[in-house]
Amino acid sequence: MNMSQSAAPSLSACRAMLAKDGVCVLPRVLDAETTAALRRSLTETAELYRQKGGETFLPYLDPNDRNIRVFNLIGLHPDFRKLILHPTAVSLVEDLLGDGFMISNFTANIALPGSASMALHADQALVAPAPWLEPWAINIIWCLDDANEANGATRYIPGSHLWQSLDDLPDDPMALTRAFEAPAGSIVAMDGRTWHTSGANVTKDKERALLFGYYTQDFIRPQVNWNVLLAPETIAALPADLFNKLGLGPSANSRQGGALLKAMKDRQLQP
Ligand SMILES: O=C(O)CCC(=O)C(=O)O
Repeated sequence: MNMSQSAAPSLSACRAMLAKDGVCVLPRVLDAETTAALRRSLTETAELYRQKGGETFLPYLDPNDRNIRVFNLIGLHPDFRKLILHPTAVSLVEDLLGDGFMISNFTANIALPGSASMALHADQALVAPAPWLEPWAINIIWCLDDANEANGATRYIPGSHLWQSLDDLPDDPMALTRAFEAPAGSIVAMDGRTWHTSGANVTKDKERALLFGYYTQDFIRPQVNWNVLLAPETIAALPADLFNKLGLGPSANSRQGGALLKAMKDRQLQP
C-alpha cells in the first residue's frame, strides 16, 4: 500500500485543520495525468498571456523577475474554467463561506529558482478593511508541482486567521511563518484571514507552479471586473453555474437585503 495515500488526511480532517490553523492540505485531489495536463495548460496560458501583452513580472508584487504571474486563467483556458468549480474545491469553499460565495480571482504564480518572498499579507485584508471577525474569503491553492520549503511553497502563520486587525501582528511575523508541503495534484485551502507570503525558491532547478482560486462572500467586490476581463464570446459560452459565481447575472449585491427583508417580514408576522 502507498504509505503517503494511506496517511492522507480526509476532507473532514482537512476541515478541522483549516479551523485550527487557517490552512489545510488535501493531498492528491487530482491524479498524476490530470495534474501534468494542467501544468502544460498553465505553460501555454502563460505564453498566451504574454502574447496578449500581459506582464508576468509585477515589481510591486515580487522582488525579482523569477516569479511568473499569470492572471485571467478563466478567460484564457477552458481547463481553468472547469477547475475553478471543482467539487472538492467548492465543498471546502462552502464550508467556510456558505453557498453565497463568488469567484473573486483565479491566478497562477510560478516560482522559478531564485525567486524571493513577496510582502506578508492576508488576502481578506486585501479586499475588506479590519476588523476581520469572520471568514469572508478563502484561497484554494492547486499544486501543479510538488511544493516544499526549498522550492518556495507558500509560507503561512498557523493560527493567524484569528488575528482581527494589524494590531494583532507581532513584531517579527516572518519568524512565525512555516512552509506547507504538498505533492503535485494537492489542494491547499487557506482561510482568507491567514497571513502568508510566497517562499523563496532556493533550488537550482525545481519550479513551483501554484494556482490560486480566490473566493469571497458575494457582498465583497471581486478583485477583477469579470464583465471587462472576459471576452464576450467567452461569457456567452459559460455554463450557468460559472456565469452566476462570476457575478455576471443582472442582480448583484442583493442577497443580504433579501434575507434581511424576509427576516423582518417573518418578525412582523409573529404575534
Ligand atoms: O505564490 C505564493 O506562494 C503566494 C502568492 C500570494 O500570496 C499572492 O499572490 O497574493
